[in-house]
Amino acid sequence: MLTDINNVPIDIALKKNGYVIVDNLITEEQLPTLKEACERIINKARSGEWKHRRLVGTQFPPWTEGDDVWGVQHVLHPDLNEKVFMEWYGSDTLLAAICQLLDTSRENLQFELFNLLINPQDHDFDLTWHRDSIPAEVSPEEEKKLLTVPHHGTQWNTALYDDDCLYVVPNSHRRIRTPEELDITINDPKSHNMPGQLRVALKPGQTVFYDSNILHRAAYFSTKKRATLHASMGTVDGGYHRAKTMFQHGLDWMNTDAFKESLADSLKIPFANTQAMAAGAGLDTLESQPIH
Ligand SMILES: O=C(O)CCC(=O)C(=O)O
Ligand SMILES: [Fe+2]
Repeated sequence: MLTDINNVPIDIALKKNGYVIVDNLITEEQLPTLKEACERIINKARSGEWKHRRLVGTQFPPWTEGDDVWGVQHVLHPDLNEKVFMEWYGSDTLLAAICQLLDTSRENLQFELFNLLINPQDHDFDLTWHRDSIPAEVSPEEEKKLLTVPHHGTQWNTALYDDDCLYVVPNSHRRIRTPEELDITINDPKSHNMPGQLRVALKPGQTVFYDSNILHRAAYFSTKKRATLHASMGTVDGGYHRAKTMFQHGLDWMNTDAFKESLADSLKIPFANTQAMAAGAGLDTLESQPIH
């Protein structure tokens, strides 16, 4: 049973607070190897050699305008050829944490997204307060309804360097916005004064798992090194709602022999589950329309 930095079982803490901070999901040997791999892909993304990147000025996919990079997409893509990301995504320690959080077994896991969040080089950049799969403009009735859709998955940030870019509103993951929160998300979405906000400070090697419905934002600073692994995994119960969130990132490159050959043994079933889920959702490619 894995516990968080306060010795609370991670699944209990995540359900209760909407986020949980955990130590040691990266080993001491993995940390430098992951950093080196990140350096190589960051250089490729900044130089434009790697086109799958998040660009300053745009928060949600697709990213088509600009050249200052705040995220590198698809670190598991075989063209990047950085095996350490697959080794870590399929590592026993990480999979055990995910199974505990999702109260499931490895056979039911679903392979999903793995990206990298980095500091831009030229501009500071703020993400707005948001929930990942519920647009700010929805009515309270619609918000209430969407909040009841179960996630069947989890997402996390794992910092390779000190990282205090993420802000969350603890406990906001299961309730509709208060009038003040609603006002901020619509009229002042980059507010630095959200009531109850908490700045999540991660030390190198620490991970925060967070409910994708928690109200959150992030502040990116060009002067402060950031390389934070940003990933998600689900379960076979996810269905179309989860497919939509995932496939808006465009994952058709996973339908290649090169990718399938690169899969860690521990991830072969989770990937087969992803393919079955796409087929079950009636998608003939691993791509879908943006949500926001
Ligand atoms: O930068 C972060 O830590 C959060 C990123 C985020 O909220 C997102 O990609 O939806
Ligand atoms: Fe987000």
